Amino acid sequence: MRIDKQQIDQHNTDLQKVHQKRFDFAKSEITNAESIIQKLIDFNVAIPSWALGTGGTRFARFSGAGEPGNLEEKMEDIAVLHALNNSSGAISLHIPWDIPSNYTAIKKLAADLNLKFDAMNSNTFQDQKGQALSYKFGSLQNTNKAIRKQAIEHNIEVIKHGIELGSKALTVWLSDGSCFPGQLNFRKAFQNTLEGLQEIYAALPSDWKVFVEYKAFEPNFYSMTVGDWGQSLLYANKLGPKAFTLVDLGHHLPNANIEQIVALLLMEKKLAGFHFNDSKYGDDDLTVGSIKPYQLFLIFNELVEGMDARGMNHATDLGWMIDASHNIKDPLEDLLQSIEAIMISYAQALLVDRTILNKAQENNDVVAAQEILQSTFRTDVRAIVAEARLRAGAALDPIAYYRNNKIRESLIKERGVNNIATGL
Ligand code: RM4
Ligand code: MN
Ligand code: MN
Repeated sequence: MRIDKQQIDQHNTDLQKVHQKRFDFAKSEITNAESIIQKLIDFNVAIPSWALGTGGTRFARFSGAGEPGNLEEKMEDIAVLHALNNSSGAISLHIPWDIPSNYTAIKKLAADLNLKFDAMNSNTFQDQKGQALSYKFGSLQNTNKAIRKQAIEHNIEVIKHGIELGSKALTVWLSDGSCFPGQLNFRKAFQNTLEGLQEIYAALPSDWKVFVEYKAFEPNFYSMTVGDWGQSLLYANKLGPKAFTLVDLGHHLPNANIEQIVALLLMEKKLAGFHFNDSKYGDDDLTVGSIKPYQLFLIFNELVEGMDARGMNHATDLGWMIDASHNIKDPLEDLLQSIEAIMISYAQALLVDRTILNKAQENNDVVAAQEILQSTFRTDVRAIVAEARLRAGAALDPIAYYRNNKIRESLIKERGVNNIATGL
């Protein structure tokens, strides 16, 4: 399934008049609209290969239809998103779910579809068919050296797949931890994990990074061995300059101040990047910005402030990824919504008048500081984001295009109703 450029042009022509009116108004309210538009055009968020099918919950999986059945089809799905929004030009692979059968062919397909390979993800949270040793009691933390070795070797294998594909980062998310008090010696679990990560780190090519992702709970409910940003930062600091802390928005305890965490990690030059999603209770993996859009804006506000303070390139110096799961929505529509929410928050963060904000902060003018952030958050930048898409040759209204042109129906025709995507 490939998106027809002419059909996009037609879609844009149909919407042009209404869009122009909205854009003119937005532009009249915003002084730096042109520079924001250019930054939006440059910005890309990687799509996880495991989010293209319906994930379901612990209780049921209500399959969507026309799901991608292999890596090639997953890449085609992402290319559909990218053609529609110009902001989804990369795929993040999970091994062993997405082991390419032929690197050359996959790389050629990626080039045809204008996609890059983002961070590679290892998996030591499941036992694979035929796997010699079980991860039931953890992987890198395990008391059994042979199990730790198996997990280290798996991560090194993931790096090798990534090198073949031109990826530059490994994301390690460990489900290691314990379910009951007394089960684990925390210090030994930490040491084992650190030693394992050190061996993995040693296998990284010089231009690679390793992202250490943390999560406060689940699947272990008493302790997690990389449970919060403090623990992740400890590992990253001990590992060295190629190691960073990855923030997944759903991996905190309720009400954590994620924007503050982000600001400090950036300051310490240890922020890897993001797994974007949203949640109300736990690791809900919901559509980005669907529950706490103000929090998302505040996070982007810190990101822009902190990256500018260090002269970083917004588009390329951090890893931007979505990590979501779809229970009831069409995954592609959900991902379009997520990217839109990210672009809106990013655009709003670029709008914040930092000179005035700094002054308000210096003067302890709490009301003025709050007003600046809240009035920016309430500014409607949707037409600015749409204009960025228009200029890049993507669709003014991606979801309308997707529905009107019956993309899911075409995918079902191609792949059938019962195709099930690999992954979660
Ligand atoms: C975890 C974590 C990881 C992802 C897996 C599938 O909760 O978010 O990033 O690889 O889920
Ligand atoms: Mn994640
Ligand atoms: Mn997660």
